Amino acid sequence: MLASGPVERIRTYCRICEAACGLVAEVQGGQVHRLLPDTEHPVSRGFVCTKGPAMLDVHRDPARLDHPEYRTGDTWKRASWADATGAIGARLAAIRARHGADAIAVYIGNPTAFNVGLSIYAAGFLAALGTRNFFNAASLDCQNKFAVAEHMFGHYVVQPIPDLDRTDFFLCLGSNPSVSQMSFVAMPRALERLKAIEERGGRCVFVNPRRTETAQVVGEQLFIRPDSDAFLLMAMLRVIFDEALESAIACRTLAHVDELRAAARRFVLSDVAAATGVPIEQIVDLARSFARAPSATAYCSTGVNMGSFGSLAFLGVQALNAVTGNLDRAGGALVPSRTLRFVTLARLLGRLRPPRPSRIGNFAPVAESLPTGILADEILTPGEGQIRALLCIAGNPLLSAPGGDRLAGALRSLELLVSVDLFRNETGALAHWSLPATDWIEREDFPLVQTGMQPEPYAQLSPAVVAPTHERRAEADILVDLARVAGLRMFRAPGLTRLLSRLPPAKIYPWVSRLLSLPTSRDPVKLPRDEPGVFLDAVPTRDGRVDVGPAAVLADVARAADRCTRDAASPAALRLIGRRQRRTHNSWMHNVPKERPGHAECRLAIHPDDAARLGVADGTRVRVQSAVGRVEVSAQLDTELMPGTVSLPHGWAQSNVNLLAGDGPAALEPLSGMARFNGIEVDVQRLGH
Ligand SMILES: Nc1nc2c(c(=O)[nH]1)N[C@H]1C(S)=C(S)[C@@H](COP(=O)(O)OP(=O)(O)OC[C@H]3O[C@@H](n4cnc5c(=O)[nH]c(N)nc54)[C@H](O)[C@@H]3O)O[C@H]1N2
Ligand SMILES: Nc1nc2c(c(=O)[nH]1)N[C@H]1C(S)=C(S)[C@@H](COP(=O)(O)OP(=O)(O)OC[C@H]3O[C@@H](n4cnc5c(=O)[nH]c(N)nc54)[C@H](O)[C@@H]3O)O[C@H]1N2
Ligand code: SF4
Ligand SMILES: [Mo]
Repeated sequence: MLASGPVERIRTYCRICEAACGLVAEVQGGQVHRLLPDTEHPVSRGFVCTKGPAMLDVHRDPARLDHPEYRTGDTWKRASWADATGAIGARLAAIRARHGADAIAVYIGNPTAFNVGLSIYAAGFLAALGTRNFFNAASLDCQNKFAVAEHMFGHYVVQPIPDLDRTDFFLCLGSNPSVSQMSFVAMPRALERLKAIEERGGRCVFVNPRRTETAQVVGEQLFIRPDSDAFLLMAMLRVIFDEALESAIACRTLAHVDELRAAARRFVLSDVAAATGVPIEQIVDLARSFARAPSATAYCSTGVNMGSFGSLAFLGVQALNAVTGNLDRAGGALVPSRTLRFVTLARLLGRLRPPRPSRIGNFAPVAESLPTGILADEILTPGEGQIRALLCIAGNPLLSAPGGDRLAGALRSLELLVSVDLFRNETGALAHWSLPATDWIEREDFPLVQTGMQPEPYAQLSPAVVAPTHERRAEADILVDLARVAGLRMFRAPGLTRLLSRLPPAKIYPWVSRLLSLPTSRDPVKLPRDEPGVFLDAVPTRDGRVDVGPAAVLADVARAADRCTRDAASPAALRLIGRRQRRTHNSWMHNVPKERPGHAECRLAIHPDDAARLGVADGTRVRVQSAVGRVEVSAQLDTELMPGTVSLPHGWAQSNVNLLAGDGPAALEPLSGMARFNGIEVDVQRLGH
């Protein structure tokens, strides 16, 4: 049926990634017709990637969940919301009464970060449950950053951002900004900003085992062997200290500089060169250039986070910024002043649940959550505190977490698995209940998480563009109902209950915005840029100083130095890394029809030299085998890869790369519990003839 009536243009913004690009929705007769870039947006100025406007396809996708459904065998049956919440709530109450609070676990996925209602109400629901078993995508993405920031800067939310619009030297490890728009820095038009650095005479250096789509058009490429960034960063620090290139003034304000110097000196340059594949002269030159640049900023992203030494590497990145005087300096690494107010909010929500270590592996929670890499063990290991029910919201751990097959078995053994999602994803297919969530076109919101990450900050309160389709519901409402039926008190703390219970995000907004001093405007408003000189006087550590040598992080130096020496001596095995694809988002946008330009495929990228050695051509089916699993996939020759490296994107059901990644406590990064997806040693063999 054709909609009629006037076309209304509603300003909104994209909630798929940090960039929060402005969009305009054209609405007629209660239906969205078009989703267009907002050319008048003060920050994105008409920029969007392909995924933003493609959200309209997700909004209208016939495969969307529109009603609550439950599974009997392989068949799904429709239920009313009252029956669904009634049955699930009663089951949760029974499991909790019989087995205790820890028997119920919650996993929330990446889209939560861009969904204020879900973020805040998930915290309230977890407090009500009283479970320690809270897992999320951070331990598959960036938990090393949170763990280090806790020790180095006093709180996990303190994440310095590269001041790209003013810097003279951008050192970028393990990111592909032109495809991903980066992470932990919320800004559209990443590529344009990088090009501008060069245009004003500065340098961009990309440290990566692959010359990415970004490095193909801007900056300098520095090839590094996968999973060796921590060694390079420590070696750079060593050169800086040995040649007295550090800023004496900056170092006087920092804690534990001597400990950092001693740690760096455990890395022998010739070993680092052999282990990383970066020649000594280049390591020395990079360290000198970074330290001597008028301003410089080091940054790392998932390529580094997902290695064996993510925490040490991130400490290396931020220590480089700090000891060269680039922390809290224009063109360096900035901590937006709003971040400090964000610490207050996070501490408030953090008080809702006392931190308790995991039953398996004794991991301390980082940023409130436990490592998803132990989820299968927590479900499969009998004893007190064993997980028997899992609520999975906006996530797909079956494809995003390590050890896919074990996790599948574990999920199947649960007494209750509930998935709240836009689609029945691979995890949801194993659930007892599928609950349909609203998408962000149907939901009001504001970019909260981005508040402390925007180099060019702006505020915008987006209304729901249209009412929810069919019976889709916002997660906050679902959680409030489930808690009520299960006899649980949302937010537990009475003061917070009064403040928060049943407030839709629009009503939370004035409260949160007062705390963060943000305006409440439906049109995007640009806020003043953050200036340096605030953070170093207000570091939320106990002694008010940035700690560049925290004992908890440096505890991993011996293991790293050993590995560096061993790698330097051993012949290189093939190492597997990941990569993101322009059109898809993790596991949830693979539905783009094949005939569309840029339709993505999951193929194993391999350098022609390695391919020739293995008798593999473009399109050859190969088996990729790691110590823990195998996948079969077609090969794709890629001259941009460093020889000795193969690359497979994640999030694909047919060839789930995470079958190759190990789970369980021993497979995870010790401090943060981060999963290890990069630098996995693999064997590649052609299949058939
Ligand atoms: N090997 C390897 N593994 C990786 C990575 C890698 O690079 N390599 N990357 C890791 C990273 S960085 C991340 S963030 C994780 C992601 O891990 P997850 O968050 O577990 O997985 P996603 O694939 O992002 O799944 C998100 C799900 O949320 C649904 N969804 C989208 N919007 C909404 C919403 O508004 N509400 C609800 N209820 N559901 C919604 C989507 O349909 C999708 O099913 O994967 C990690 N896994
Ligand atoms: N189009 C698109 N955009 C996305 C996403 C998506 O799925 N698709 N996902 C979003 C999410 S959840 C996140 S967290 C961000 C992540 O944003 P990024 O961190 O920029 O993610 P990638 O584009 O995967 O880039 C990681 C890079 O690390 C490199 N790499 C792999 N191993 C190593 C290593 O050992 N050392 C070094 N130095 N480099 C290594 C890879 O070659 C790759 O170029 O992107 C977000 N944006
Ligand atoms: S860059 Fe991120 S926020 Fe911008 S349109 Fe793409 S997915 Fe959306
Ligand atoms: Mo992520």
